[in-house]
Amino acid sequence: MPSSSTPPEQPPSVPVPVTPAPVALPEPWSRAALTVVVPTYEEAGNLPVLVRRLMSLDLPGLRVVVVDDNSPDGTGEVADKLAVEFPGRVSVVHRTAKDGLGRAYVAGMTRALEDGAEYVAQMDADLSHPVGYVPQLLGTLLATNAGVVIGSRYVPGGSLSEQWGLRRRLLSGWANAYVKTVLAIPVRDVTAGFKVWRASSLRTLDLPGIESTGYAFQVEMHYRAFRRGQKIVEIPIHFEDRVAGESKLDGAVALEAALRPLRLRRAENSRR
Ligand SMILES: Nc1nc2c(ncn2[C@@H]2O[C@H](COP(=O)(O)OP(=O)(O)OP(=O)(O)O)[C@@H](O)[C@H]2O)c(=O)[nH]1
Ligand SMILES: [Mg+2]
Repeated sequence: MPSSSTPPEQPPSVPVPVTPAPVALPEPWSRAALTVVVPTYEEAGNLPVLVRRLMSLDLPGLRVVVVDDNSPDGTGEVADKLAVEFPGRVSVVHRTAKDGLGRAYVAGMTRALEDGAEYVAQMDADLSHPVGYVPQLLGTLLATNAGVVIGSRYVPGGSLSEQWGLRRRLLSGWANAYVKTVLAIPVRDVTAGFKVWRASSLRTLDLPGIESTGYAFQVEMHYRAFRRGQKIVEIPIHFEDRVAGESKLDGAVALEAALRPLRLRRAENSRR
């Protein structure tokens, strides 16, 4: 019998994983023709981890298209080896020079649509988008008439890596608020990069006509979907910090991200 001065025994503190185990989708949803497009620039350390995690999901219809911009660290060759390791499931689009995230996505999505994908996912290579959410995103798309389902940091239940300091949190929150003020898109995480599109909805967005070269691509895609009346659904995710390598967000990319919403609004106004 413990004395009254002995504190009650505490359960051992077990860290609670914030990223859930993948949900199991029922047949035939689990067999859906889903292609995950992954743009890479200097992601040689992260890409094999990401691709193996994707391949181990219980989604036999899942394919990966890597779009590499001739990364100096050899990510392109790493991707080629993964294509050999997973024949018919992993393919690589090689481009000759760093040309921006937006252009890489347009190239990868175009390839995915040409190859018959019915659903197209977007993911960063740096492991900040946890693979465990992919079946949830796909299942939500299949259960609704949404054109796109977004893995959102800013709906209830969504969260940011604890590694993110106050400066980055403020910058991300401010960027979201700015875009929503300028373009009035009813999306909580309007700069999000982790999502699954319906192929039929992507086809209506005129991918070759996308003007954004860098990160503004995410906003331009949401804006186009919204203007065309597509349903946009958000589900909460935990956003991890990148595992290895460095961010590619430079001054030119940030400037485009700041100016693009204004240009999109001006173009819309002049059409009225
Ligand atoms: N092909 C290609 N991929 C790019 C380019 N710029 C960025 N990427 C990739 O796009 C994804 C997102 O880029 P990140 O540098 O992680 O950008 P971020 O997530 O805003 O920044 P961090 O949170 O600091 O990592 C990563 O997979 C990059 O490798 C580019 O010019 N070409
Ligand atoms: Mg990143």
